[in-house]
Amino acid sequence: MDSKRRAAEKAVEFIKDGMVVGLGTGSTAFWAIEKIGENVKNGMQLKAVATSVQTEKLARERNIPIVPFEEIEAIDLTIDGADEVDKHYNLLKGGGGALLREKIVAFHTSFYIVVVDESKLVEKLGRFPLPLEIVPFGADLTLHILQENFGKVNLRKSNGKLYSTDNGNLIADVHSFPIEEPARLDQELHAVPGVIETGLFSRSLVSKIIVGTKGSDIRIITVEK
Ligand code: A5P
Repeated sequence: MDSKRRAAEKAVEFIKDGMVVGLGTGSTAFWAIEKIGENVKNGMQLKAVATSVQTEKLARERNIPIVPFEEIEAIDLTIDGADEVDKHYNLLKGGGGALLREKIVAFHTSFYIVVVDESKLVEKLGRFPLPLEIVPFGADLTLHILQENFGKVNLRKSNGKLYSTDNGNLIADVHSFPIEEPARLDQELHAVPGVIETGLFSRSLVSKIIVGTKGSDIRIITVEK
């Protein structure tokens, strides 16, 4: 079984009957959604919140009860992937463009599990370009400021057109390797008008990291607060 799948399925074991569960986005979270779907089919009761339109569709197809975010007060547990995890357990996310909803869901989650294969573990973040969600209004000027201060920036495209997020915004991918101080960079990026959210997720959001390794092993890391 593939290592992403093993990590994701291990994470699903933490879900208890009656929980409100946050569903991540991406190819690793996919396997968690598959397994949750199986559990629901076998009678598990839960409510779920999706971090993207794509995840919501997947979950509905598997009869996982999706509730609008406005209807719940808190999320018990979320399972999501990451593009990079550094040695302090900070994350870089947003390769799939869902970073804004992912961060909102992460922030309101009591127990946040990150599922990755070992290729995502890095010393320092930033080899993977850092995604930022930016508003279309004034985007050229926002990009200019980002480029001057933070490194080469690309506006993400998909099928030859500008990529549009589930929130109707754009994604700017910033090449800023190595990221020495993720928290400081996150703060500096938030200070640029037009930047709504960054793909930097602080370790303070994270409860566990489950790493699927090449053999049949799984590493479970508990992140101390
Ligand atoms: C989606 O926007 C991302 O944050 C994903 O969680 C991240 O890109 C990991 O995706 P994979 O599990 O597909 O590698």
